[in-house]
Amino acid sequence: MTGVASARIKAEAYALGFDLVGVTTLGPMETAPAFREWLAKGHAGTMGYLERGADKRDDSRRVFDGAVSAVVVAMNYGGTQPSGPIARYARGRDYHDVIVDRLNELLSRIRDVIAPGVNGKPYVDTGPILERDLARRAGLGWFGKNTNLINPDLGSFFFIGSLLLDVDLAPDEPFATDHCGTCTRCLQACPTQAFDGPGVLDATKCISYLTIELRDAIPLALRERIGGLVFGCDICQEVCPWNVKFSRDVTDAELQPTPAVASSTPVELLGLSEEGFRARFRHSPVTRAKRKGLARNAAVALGNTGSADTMSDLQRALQDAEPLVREHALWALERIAVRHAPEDR
Ligand code: B12
Ligand code: SF4
Ligand code: SF4
Repeated sequence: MTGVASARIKAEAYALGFDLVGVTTLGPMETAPAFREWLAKGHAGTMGYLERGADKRDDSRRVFDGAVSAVVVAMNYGGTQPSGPIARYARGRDYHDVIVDRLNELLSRIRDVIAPGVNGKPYVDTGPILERDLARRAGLGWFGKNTNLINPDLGSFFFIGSLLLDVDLAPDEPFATDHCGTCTRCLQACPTQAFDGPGVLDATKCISYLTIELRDAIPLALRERIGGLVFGCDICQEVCPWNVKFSRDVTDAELQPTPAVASSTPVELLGLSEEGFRARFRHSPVTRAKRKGLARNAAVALGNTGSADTMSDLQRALQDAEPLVREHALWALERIAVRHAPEDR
């Protein structure tokens, strides 16, 4: 197909509310060797699914039979709201659902008006694709030293989605320039010093991994560095000058923060029952941590930032059905006790 088809597909995608749209051809991924090296260094920790999909990540044509092109989209989730215990990306409806639904709508419009009979499959963090690589290749931005894909007009507070198609489309130029320059703000600001160098993240030290992906105890050496964060971390994006200047409010109706989620406090999160957890986080990305993981994280946040008043909540958590929660609550109580101990005179 021609560049005209690409242009029409992009116009349909913008009409559906995506903030950035690019088209690329599929094939061997430029950063696949870096991904392999990253895995070999153990930086993926317990995220075994990354290792399992490694062959497909080497070459994006392997992801879906017959796939040759991709429409890659970005969707702003907002960087202007204040930081809080729950990272910005997780304050609204689950982005997987929102973006997959919209990419399916794009697919049916392509079938209806541009290319009848085309086959396609949407991906949003839902398959073995190096999404940042594919997005850079489609012209959407560069790899920041904090590893996030940054766009010069939007910053990095956006999701990436891809619609893989079995038709040839005229591709956009890959994003070829790097706009980090000599800046190292993100590397310096990371509370756990999780970067193994510019552009390389040791996920096992990242607060996002520790609070979302890790199922076991949070390593003692890292607990204090987590501060008051409970789910995810935005620090290396918040300090980035491209976000300071260009991040936007969330305008998409479906990605608006859910008030009960966005306003959650660590005390509330520590005390949620399974039922309360399900009710508050229905259709939210936070469900990934499960009630047990979120209560564990809330205990750590209270250990770091809670007042003496929160000790009664932590004492109640010593009766939690989950040993993981009890252990972290005990750690937190000891930390608060030390913080509020009368000073030696
Ligand atoms: C595993 C994963 C994580 C892990 C590991 C993150 C990581 N940096 O590797 C954890 C749980 C820590 C995580 C955290 C977050 N994640 Co995440 N995550 C993923 C996932 C599923 C795979 C990423 C991956 O393959 N990592 C392996 C490493 C090697 O790849 P990479 O870090 O992406 O780096 C690429 C480039 O930087 C480049 N590269 C490699 N080496 C080098 C060296 C140099 C010098 C340079 C410049 C570049 C470079 O190649 C790499 C591979 O393509 C993707 C979805 C997907 N399928 O791609 C989402 C994804 C990357 N995550 C996303 C988000 C939003 C987040 C968080 C912001 C959530 C939060 N607020 O807590 C944080 C950001 C933390 C950070 N600084 O990256 C978005 C990022 C959007 C964007 N604008 O970049 C994605 C694309 C999901 C989506 N569909 O929107 N995530
Ligand atoms: S998300 Fe937070 S912990 Fe992870 S690398 Fe960025 S600043 Fe560090
Ligand atoms: S903070 Fe600086 S070095 Fe880090 S990603 Fe942003 S511009 Fe690049």
